[in-house]
Amino acid sequence: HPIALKRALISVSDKTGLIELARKLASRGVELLSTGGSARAMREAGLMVTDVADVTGFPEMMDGRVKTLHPAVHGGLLALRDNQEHLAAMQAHGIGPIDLLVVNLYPFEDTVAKGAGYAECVENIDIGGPAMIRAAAKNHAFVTVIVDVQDYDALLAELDANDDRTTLAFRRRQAQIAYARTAAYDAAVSNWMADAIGEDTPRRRAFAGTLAQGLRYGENPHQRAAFYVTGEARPGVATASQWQGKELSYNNINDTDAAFELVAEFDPADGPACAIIKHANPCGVARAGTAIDAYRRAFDCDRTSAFGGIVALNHTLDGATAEEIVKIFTEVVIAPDADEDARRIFAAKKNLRLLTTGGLPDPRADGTVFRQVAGGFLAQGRDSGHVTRDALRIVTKRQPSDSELADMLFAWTVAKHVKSNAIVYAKDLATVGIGAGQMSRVDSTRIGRRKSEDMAQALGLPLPLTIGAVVASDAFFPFADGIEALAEAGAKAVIQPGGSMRDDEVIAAADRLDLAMAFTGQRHFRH
Ligand code: 93A
Repeated sequence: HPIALKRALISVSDKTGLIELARKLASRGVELLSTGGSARAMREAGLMVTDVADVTGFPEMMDGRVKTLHPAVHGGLLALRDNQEHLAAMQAHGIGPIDLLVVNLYPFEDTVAKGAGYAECVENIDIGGPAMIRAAAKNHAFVTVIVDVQDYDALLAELDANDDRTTLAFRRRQAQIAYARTAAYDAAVSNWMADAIGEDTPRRRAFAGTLAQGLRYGENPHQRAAFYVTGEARPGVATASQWQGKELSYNNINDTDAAFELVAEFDPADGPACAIIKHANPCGVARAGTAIDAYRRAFDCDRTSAFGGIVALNHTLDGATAEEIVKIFTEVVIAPDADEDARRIFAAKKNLRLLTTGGLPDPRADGTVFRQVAGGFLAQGRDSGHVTRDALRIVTKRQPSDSELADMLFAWTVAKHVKSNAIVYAKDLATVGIGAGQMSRVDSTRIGRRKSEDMAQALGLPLPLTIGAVVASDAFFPFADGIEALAEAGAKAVIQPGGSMRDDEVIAAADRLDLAMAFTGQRHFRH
């Protein structure tokens, strides 16, 4: 089935590589049809081009909304070349076959990303482009469709290898890519609209993204992987600028996201916050008066685990903090911004990746998040839940002090970003022991305590910092044993959702052990 290309329609918004491609096609004797801007660019480069308007007999009209939507175009793309009726229809209506379609769409995703208004985004919804792409892809038995500048070279290589023809295998592959593109495009439009109209239910959402980058491998080297972006205008790893270092890996991207989403919980107006992440869990989080102190205190929670971690700041990275960070091996640092000193210090560390996002994501903003299961996706609203001091219900005889309350809310916010069962010990706005991802809450309690004991030993402290600390639990304590375990660790106050059948027993244990306890009425499972 190799098919020679005689007539090509080129209609591209992104003109990158256009002239080179058009020249090479023209030199192979391919006739070029094109739309307004693309035709102009090719003519200016000295190429012979036929305007689509001359093919359709209609001028491009309505601000370009109608330019290629015409049987002379769609008949040329869709006609089966081995079907007598189709050929007769072409003959009768003066429709010439189009063998190659090169289209890239109005830059809808980029228009949304740059923060354009509603009307401008609507105007950037391409109609004619996807219609042609879908038509050409359907007729891949005869027609070649190219929707990505990155595939121009592949097309030329295909023509080189096949005597100026394309093989069916190549056309099928490009058709498959074409439908991925139109699906992602419409998903981007739908998701933008959902945001624009404040539709936050995860129902009736479209699922798709645009390929941002192929990854060297997935979670493990034997897994293939790629990074897709949804176009959601949320500062983070998907939209960040990378200043240096090799490409992020699959695990880096996942961990960097976890790190940045966590620090974004803390308003930079309240001072810098720092999180160090390993395997999507924090091994230390702290707030402080300066970024360097926030980093140091986060680091001191679990220095062992922090090695090779991901560091996130909710604040501009400065030179002093950068100097401190490079003392150990760190994979990635992400912050809203980094000053010149910080960038200079990092520049000497070739393996360290620095990402800046230009801002913080809004932790209260709705959005839809996905998880895959065999045969499907689970969709849910982003966990934008948060509690304020006023919403807490103190259920024990002992009332927490102001500083305990501040630590409780801090620990609670961190616990939201720790895999369940999550137990977070905190003191003076820094975590001092984190137990993550256990099947038993009591185990998480013990692990957080043991980590704190190990750190006390490493730092030469007389006592572990869990003594006198507060504790957050992402979900309720089903039994009193969890409360007993954390009282044993020396904790003085607890924040947890409440709502267990045995809340009475749990509260009684807290009273007996002289703990203060607050119920949030909301839980933060994270699996
Ligand atoms: O407004 S449209 O949806 N109406 C059309 O009929 C149409 N045909 C092609 N946009 C249309 N296009 C798009 O124009 C292509 O998908 C491409 O992105 C762009 C190229 O326009 P120009 O060649 O004028 O720069």
